[in-house]
Amino acid sequence: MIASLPIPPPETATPADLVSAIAQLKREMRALILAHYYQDGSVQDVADFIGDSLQLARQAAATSADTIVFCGVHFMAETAKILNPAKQVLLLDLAAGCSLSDSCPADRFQRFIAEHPGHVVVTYVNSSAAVKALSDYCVTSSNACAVVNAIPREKPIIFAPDQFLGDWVSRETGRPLVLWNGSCEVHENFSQTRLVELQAQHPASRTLVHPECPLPIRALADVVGSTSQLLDAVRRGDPAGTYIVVTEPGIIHQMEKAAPAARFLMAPAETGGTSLGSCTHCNTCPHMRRNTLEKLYWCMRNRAPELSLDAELIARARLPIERMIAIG
Ligand code: CIZ
Repeated sequence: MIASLPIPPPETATPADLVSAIAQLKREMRALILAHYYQDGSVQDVADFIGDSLQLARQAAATSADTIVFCGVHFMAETAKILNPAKQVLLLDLAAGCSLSDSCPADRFQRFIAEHPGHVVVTYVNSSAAVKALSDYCVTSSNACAVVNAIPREKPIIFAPDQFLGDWVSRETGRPLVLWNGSCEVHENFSQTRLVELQAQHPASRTLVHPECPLPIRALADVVGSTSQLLDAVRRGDPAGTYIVVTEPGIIHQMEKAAPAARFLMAPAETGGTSLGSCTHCNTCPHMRRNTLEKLYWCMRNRAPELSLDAELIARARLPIERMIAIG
């Protein structure tokens, strides 16, 4: 039973009111709040755990909480639900989707697999539960190379849905991969020309690039890696250095905490702005940014929206996710 909450009417609630109300709800609900690195900093700051998809999936698999509140996008909450069918999984906004996941509809992917008999199917975690259910292994950008390396060399492999991540994994592992041609609207939108200009203005900077970016952008990188790997590069790097960040800018919140004296420059986008913001030099994910502190409060207060999945789909999608959690 939820006790009365110390929150004033929403129109007069301050961020501090929301933070304390969320903390109270969390205790009463015995909830675990998980937030992805691409969330707004205010949301990251109230989470029990902040991480990339692999780290969050591992937390979801290990929790004894009654309820998981996911501050991320739909496929991430689906993963938490698949790992915890008996627990309540809340997602702040069910419309928080993913362009990459949308680029790979399950029916078309099933036909693609049928056209490539004998292939091992490796799917990036940024995909729907229905696509995961068609897969042998799920991967994240943190462990994609390790998973591909764990597959016997003579086995041909399909990699979906991100063609750029797949191209990077193929080059890193030396394995030919049959690629699905999906992409992420954030990572394919960085401008090579403007990045070169920014690097010229900051010649001592280090450029940190996510592998979902196309090859011409990756070719300009000092470090290519998942969000957690890019964050580690900052932790290990010059604490007062300048870093050009070529992924969703939410990660900069943790980078600034890791290296408060460092300077972080967001790489410029080819085209500016999103439906939810008007920035002209950054690549914010319109889906991740649907989530706010206010929505987190109301989601917990109302115990809704709740993510539900068909039991049979959960059973089919679980093994590739368990393999992902076990490797890397
Ligand atoms: O795997 C994830 O969490 C995503 C979407 C990016 C990353 O590299 O962490």
